Amino acid sequence: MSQTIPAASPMSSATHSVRGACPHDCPDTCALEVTVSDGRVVRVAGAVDHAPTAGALCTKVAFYPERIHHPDRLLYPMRRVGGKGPGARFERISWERALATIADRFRAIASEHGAEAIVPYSYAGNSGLLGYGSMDRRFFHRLGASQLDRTICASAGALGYRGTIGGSVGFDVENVVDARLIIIWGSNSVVSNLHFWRLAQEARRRGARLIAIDPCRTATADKCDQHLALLPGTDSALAFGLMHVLIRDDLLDHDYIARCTLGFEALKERAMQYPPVRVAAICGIGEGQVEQLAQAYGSTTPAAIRTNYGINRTAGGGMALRAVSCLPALIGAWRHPAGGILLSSSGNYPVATAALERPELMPTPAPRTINMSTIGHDLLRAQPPIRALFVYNSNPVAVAPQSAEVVAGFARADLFTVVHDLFQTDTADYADIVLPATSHMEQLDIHKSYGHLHVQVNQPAIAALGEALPNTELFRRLARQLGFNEPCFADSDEDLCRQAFDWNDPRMAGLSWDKLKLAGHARLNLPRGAAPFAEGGFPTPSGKCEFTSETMASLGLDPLPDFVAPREWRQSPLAAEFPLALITPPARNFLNTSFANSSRFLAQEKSPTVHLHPVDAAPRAIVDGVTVRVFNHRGEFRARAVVSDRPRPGVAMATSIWWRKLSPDGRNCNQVTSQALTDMGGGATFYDCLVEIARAD
Ligand SMILES: Nc1nc2c(c(=O)[nH]1)N[C@H]1C(S)=C(S)[C@@H](COP(=O)(O)OP(=O)(O)OC[C@H]3O[C@@H](n4cnc5c(=O)[nH]c(N)nc54)[C@H](O)[C@@H]3O)O[C@H]1N2
Ligand SMILES: Nc1nc2c(c(=O)[nH]1)N[C@H]1C(S)=C(S)[C@@H](COP(=O)(O)OP(=O)(O)OC[C@H]3O[C@@H](n4cnc5c(=O)[nH]c(N)nc54)[C@H](O)[C@@H]3O)O[C@H]1N2
Ligand SMILES: [Mo]
Repeated sequence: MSQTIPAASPMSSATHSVRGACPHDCPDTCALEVTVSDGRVVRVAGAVDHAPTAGALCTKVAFYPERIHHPDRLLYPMRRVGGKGPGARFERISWERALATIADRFRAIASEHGAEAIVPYSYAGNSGLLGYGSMDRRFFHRLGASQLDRTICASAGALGYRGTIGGSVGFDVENVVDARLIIIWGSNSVVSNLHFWRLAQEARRRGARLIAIDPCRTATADKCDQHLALLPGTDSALAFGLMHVLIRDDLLDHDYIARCTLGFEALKERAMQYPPVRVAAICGIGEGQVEQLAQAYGSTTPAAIRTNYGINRTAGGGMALRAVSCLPALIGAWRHPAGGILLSSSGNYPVATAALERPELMPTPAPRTINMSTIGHDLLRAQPPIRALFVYNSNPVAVAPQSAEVVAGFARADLFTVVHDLFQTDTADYADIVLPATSHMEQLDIHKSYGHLHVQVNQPAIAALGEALPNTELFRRLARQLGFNEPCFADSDEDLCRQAFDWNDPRMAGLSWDKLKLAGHARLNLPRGAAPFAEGGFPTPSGKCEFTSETMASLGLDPLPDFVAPREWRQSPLAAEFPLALITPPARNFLNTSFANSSRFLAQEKSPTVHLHPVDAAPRAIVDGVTVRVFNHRGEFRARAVVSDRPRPGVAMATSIWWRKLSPDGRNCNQVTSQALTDMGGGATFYDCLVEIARAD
């Protein structure tokens, strides 16, 4: 078997520096300079020579040595003794015994019920191409386990955006400094996309106007020139209001529309159904605000829209991105390097997904697919039943919607659960077998980004702590244990890095694994300062920006964008009982639930809070600082009330994601969120959630 665990560095007694890449699920994918002394990580800094990172890190990663050497790191395999759930007790076992136990159970389940009864559950706790999906996928494909549809974050928006633009591409973020207008649409850049915020500020110094579109006056909205506080889930209506005014007042680029778009007449007809007066009523804003934004957008060049996944978490999340992404083509914003729209840049990378994941190892017919956003429901009701769950790179008991069902599913006595993580998470408390994972500083990886255009290598900085293993090595060993002897299971991590990209793709010209290994990072071979779609050439079937999309039609969807109302809407019957729209966006000091077990960051975030507007607080006799119950028909959690004008009236905002067991009431905001899915892509609808709030006393 290939040796992939880094040996203790020969230089371990001296201080030295190693080049790394931040593996967290964040668009910034920073290049790191890791300082190691005596085998310990003592300092982490942002690489100065990496343009997107520019020497700066978020607070979370700046304190990374505390995470790496945290006293709670899992160091050995363990098996549970006693009941499942909070307070569960575990005892140390050997890797041999852990692997044998898992293999025996998987064999028994597969022979009795079929391997489809085994389900992998992973997301982007590690976003490296190896850590995210490589040896693990090969293993589950060969096993014949159920497939997992990884929908919990971005699937709706990505699909909607693809309908219009053709893929996860957009303006080159490094050009945005030259924009004259930047609309930050459904994104809290200061918190979740800090390195974009740096560029937006530079643009502002050069004279750009910044506008935030967000139900809350976030830290980002605070610093913008203007803030439009619409109701959650109404973004597509606002986009149509803007289109209406652009068309009505002829603020259009007719030449660009004629040459580079498809279906303008049909889009125009639909936009005519959305006059500002109607849009204002849907969005809960003033008619003048719609008019004004359209005028600003239609008359400022270059205009950039930085949107993000904040707008894809309601029932119409797919249509939201489908509609918003139509705007730049109407005004010809794509003609300019600093114009257009950006949701994700990940489609620029020629990742060799099939080479990494080997889908051909799957049996035919292919096993069923389980949607990760409905794991609670599926653990309780999938047919045939799920008998075993293997969780890694994710903490579903805390992050998946509708916790009551998720917890009941994980608590099933007959479910065999394995959890591989760095920490004893809420999910690990339900495991039969807990396995220790290395951090990225203990393993090799290669990275793309969804916020910039650079390829990065993450070199191991220190030896694995305790008996921790990287995902790749864990699944290599499990494959051997189960007798899978296809040659691909012997690939080393370096082999996997070499397989991770199609190096012959023109975007990789001048790059090779060997060069990257030395350099640490390099930009894709894409022209700098360019406007990628100035002459069209979108990655859609027609090569045009598709207002009407046959791809959408072939999926049984409306070929045109439209406004799809939130499922839990002010007009819905539920609203009488639960009148407040709850959104639960990320806290600054946490990354989903990662970092949310650090005393430093817990001290910063203090306690679970829910912000509500004075007009909503007053009739409920809620004052700042009191403990409140946030509840609906799915459940309840407690939080400290913050009365402020940050959320707009009718909206409550609770930052996420707290560990359940570290919260005063042992629950978190996902107790009230719903497992209903988005209009397309099977996405989660975390921000489509009506609640009532009351004082806990
Ligand atoms: N510090 C930190 N950074 C993170 C994360 C984290 O947890 N913490 N998570 C990472 C991950 S996994 C992701 S996916 C990205 C997420 O990054 P983004 O998608 O940019 O998400 P947020 O920063 O939550 O910004 C979403 C904003 O949208 C607003 N919002 C909510 N609903 C709506 C709506 O219907 N319409 C509009 N217009 N706005 C709405 C919220 O108030 C919030 O301010 O961030 C990544 N970066
Ligand atoms: N209410 C509400 N819920 C949400 C959201 C929200 O905004 N509101 N956001 C949603 C979004 S956008 C997302 S992306 C999901 C994120 O949900 P998850 O993907 O579950 O993210 P984390 O909670 O950070 O959990 C990642 C886990 O992976 C572990 N890990 C890190 N590196 C490795 C590794 O190399 N190997 C292994 N085996 N484990 C590793 C970490 O220690 C951590 O416990 O949550 C979603 N849930
Ligand atoms: Mo996410």
